[in-house]
Amino acid sequence: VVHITLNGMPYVVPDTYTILEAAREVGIKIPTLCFLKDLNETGACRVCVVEVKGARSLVTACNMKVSEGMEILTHSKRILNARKTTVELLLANHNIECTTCNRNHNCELKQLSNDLNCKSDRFEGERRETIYRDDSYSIVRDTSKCILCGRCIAACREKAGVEVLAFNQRGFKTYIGPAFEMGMDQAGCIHCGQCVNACPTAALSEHSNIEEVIQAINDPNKIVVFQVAPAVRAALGEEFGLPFGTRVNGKIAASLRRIGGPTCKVFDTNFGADLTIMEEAYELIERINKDGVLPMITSCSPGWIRLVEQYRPEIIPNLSSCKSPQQMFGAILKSYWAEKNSVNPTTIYCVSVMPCIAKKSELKREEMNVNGIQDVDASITTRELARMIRMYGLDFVNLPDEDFDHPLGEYSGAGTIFGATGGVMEAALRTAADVLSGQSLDAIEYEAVRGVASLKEATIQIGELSLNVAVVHGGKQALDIVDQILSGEKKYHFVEVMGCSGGCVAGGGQPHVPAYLYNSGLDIRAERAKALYEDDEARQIRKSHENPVIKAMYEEYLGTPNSHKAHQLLHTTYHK
Ligand code: HC0
Ligand code: SF4
Repeated sequence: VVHITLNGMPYVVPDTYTILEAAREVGIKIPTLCFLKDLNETGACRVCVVEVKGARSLVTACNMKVSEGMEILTHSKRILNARKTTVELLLANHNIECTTCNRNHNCELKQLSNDLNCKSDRFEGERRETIYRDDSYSIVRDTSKCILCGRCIAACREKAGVEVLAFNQRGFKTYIGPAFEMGMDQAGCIHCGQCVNACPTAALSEHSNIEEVIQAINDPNKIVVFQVAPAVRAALGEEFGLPFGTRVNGKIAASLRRIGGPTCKVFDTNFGADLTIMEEAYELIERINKDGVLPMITSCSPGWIRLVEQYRPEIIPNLSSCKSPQQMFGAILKSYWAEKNSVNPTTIYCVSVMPCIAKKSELKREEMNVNGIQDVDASITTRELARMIRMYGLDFVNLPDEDFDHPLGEYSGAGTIFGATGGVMEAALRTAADVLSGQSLDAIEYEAVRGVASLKEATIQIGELSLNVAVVHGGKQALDIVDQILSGEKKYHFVEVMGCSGGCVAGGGQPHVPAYLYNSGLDIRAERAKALYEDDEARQIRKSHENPVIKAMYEEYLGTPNSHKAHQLLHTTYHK
């Protein structure tokens, strides 16, 4: 420990602390902007400056360690002035159209400007001349809102595992984006949205599909069908002030029903997840029994698929041929459900609500159709749903809890844990173990694959078979493990990969988490995952193959898992 004084008061704190951490511990919030713990610790923005007695200039609290006898001032007149000037200089070059900005309720720059009593017109003069705007199917970049904090660059490199974004040019012309003025897609973006989650302003955001969804809702010739991804129910409440990890299944169903009107259906991607497990577990068993390519690697995370196709196409033969739950859901909706209900599939407009940005481009893939009818028509993020709930004037917190519609709203506990890292693995093991042992096993909780460790490995004994499995999440970890598989260093039967660290609960489309909470140690991945495991425990049926609607659908329509019909509807291909 060391002895320090902070604003004249004596404290004893661990010597590993930075000034920022020491101040936080004693209840003083030093503002930050560019700082993200363990990710972006450059001290570049200088918003967190403090005075340290004896130091020649102001020091940055985010990356300066405390030392014995240090005397620190965190909010002196000199410091408040310095911070104010720093932020006012940023504002002088910022496109201040806050009224219509999609981040106006949680923009960190706006909050800081307000807290520091800044004026937006103190520095006038030359403004940035070149503005880059880039709108792909998924990610939108607008450099007029960029404050050059570099958080997105770090997220892209450290989380996505690619280097799409960088500082370009120098001095006043500096901008963040792909090199050589390329678009994000040309530069190899995987659409994971980790840069969006890291951005303090609206310089990066998702491509919005709200308007086209509203158009479909108002089209009398369309039947709007919603499907809601597992992880959305673990996070949407945050947008309405509910504590992290609050499970809001019932309020989501109630909201969508009020937005979509009396003719809409509110179904569940979790049903698609149960179906994916049927196909994937049987595909795994078949690969093991028939000397197929191993390890089989999951294919439901579209950011991960884009990573493979662009950066490691050598591993394509290992990918499960299963479409993701989002796509399987759409394909079944427009075939089985449409036939059963005598609905013309071309009149169905399927909207997915996803924690993910990459789902927007996944649904546009050429392969994602059945007989020329696109499986899913539009995808909105958790954040976009929150915006629609506000737009439609719904008092989210006080809505009654309602159920999802029957039959494609039925799901097992296995389906819901898909949203957390390790969940797809655990769900698949629940089914594979029963199928291989020919019994209905009671031990269904596979603790070894749960949690946020960056690599989880386990050997699962099922009868004679020792199944070696691994779970990784986040592009960077995924590339590492792929390289070890390709070199023969690691040997597994089955690997789960999710493109985002933590799995879908921490997807690029989830509610923004304020940086100060992240920096103070909140692990949002664990908080949200807890809600999904609770959802699992609350289900009477916890194995995908015991979902009664899934069982009936195989009997009436698909035959067996991996049947010819199942292949036509539910499987896909990948390409470089
Ligand atoms: Fe996921 Fe999914 S689990 S990718 O994270 O598999 O987005 O939540 O919807 O499709 O189910 C996302 C979440 C899904 C899909 C499912 C899978
Ligand atoms: Fe990088 Fe992902 Fe952002 Fe694309 S979406 S720029 S891959 S962090």
